[in-house]
Amino acid sequence: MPSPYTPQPHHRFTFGLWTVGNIGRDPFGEPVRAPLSPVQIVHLLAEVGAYGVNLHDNDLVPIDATPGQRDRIVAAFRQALAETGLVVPMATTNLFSHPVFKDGAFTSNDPRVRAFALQKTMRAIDLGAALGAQIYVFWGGREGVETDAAKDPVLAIHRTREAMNFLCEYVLDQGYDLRFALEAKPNEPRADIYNATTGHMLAFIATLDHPEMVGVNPEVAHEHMAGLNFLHNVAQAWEAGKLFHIDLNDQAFGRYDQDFRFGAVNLKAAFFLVKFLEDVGYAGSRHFDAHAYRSEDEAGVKDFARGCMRTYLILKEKAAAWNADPEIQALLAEIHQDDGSAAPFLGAYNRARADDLKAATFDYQALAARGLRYERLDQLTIELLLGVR
Ligand SMILES: [Mn+2]
Repeated sequence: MPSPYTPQPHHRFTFGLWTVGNIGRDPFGEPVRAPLSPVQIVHLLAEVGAYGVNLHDNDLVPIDATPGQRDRIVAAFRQALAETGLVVPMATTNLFSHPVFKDGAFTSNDPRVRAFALQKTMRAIDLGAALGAQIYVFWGGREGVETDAAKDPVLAIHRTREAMNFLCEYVLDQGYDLRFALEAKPNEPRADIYNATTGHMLAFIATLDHPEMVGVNPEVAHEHMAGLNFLHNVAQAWEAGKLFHIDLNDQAFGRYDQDFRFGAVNLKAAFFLVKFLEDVGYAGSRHFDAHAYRSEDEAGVKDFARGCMRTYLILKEKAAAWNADPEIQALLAEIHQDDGSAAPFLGAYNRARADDLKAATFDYQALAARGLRYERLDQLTIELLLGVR
């Protein structure tokens, strides 16, 4: 009987090639770890117990590879997948590293760059589909500005919509079983990035020609950078049927993009996130878009990857304990008590109900005087998380 904290394929834990492959370069310092080949990364992920590996096109195939080189690289990668049993549930396009994308890809002011971005994305979609990916992520890291003198923000929306509509039609035309997931971030590497939060993305998706093909990929760190409650973003996406994928990591509010190990900073927020995903039955990948501290060597990278999954599974167990805790459940029952007296007034509008409600009398002073016991509920949650319940 394996430990409940041992990752299993049904947990759907995935990592990007770029995550455990991160070499620890930052704006102030050179790499601290030797690069690992995609084949080495697949074997590392298999060793730590991951289910799948996701990739940008250029994580696997360099942007300047010849067709022959590409075929050899992809064949070796497929061989590693076959040897380890890892799958590729998600793929995406690198539209941010090469200097050609310094002013964005789909929102570039240069139409030749916009066309090149579409070409690069179609080729990357072909690669992802060939590897079995069913989710295709779009993170527009360079789709923004340093100065609003440079771009018209309405035109940026139009250009992004045109690109997404084009690519949806491409997927349909090819007959791929592939859905898109849009990932928001408020800033970094641009000073400001368009469609800055998951909420912006949800509003944008509704304007597309094929909104049913397009959902979101919320990332903990990105919403925390925007100062938002990540769970609320995820819940809104879920309720809208748009939670196609999720990027788990951690991040202190108000900081640069830290991409820490899942649960490393905001443990309570991580708990309520895991509890939500498990309670609603989210069936997609639990993808870790994060990397090891720059202090780490390859052993530390494995510690990082194992830690992401282990923390998720511990919090999953805590969520089950929370749901089964008699005192917590009694408090919830008290909080949600309903004497039925308001039932005639609530629900869908009709004239009679509105008239009755306008004529009704409420003892609002008594309602206001009721203590809600959220302090006790939260303390029980803390004690459960701290292991003393
Ligand atoms: Mn991400």
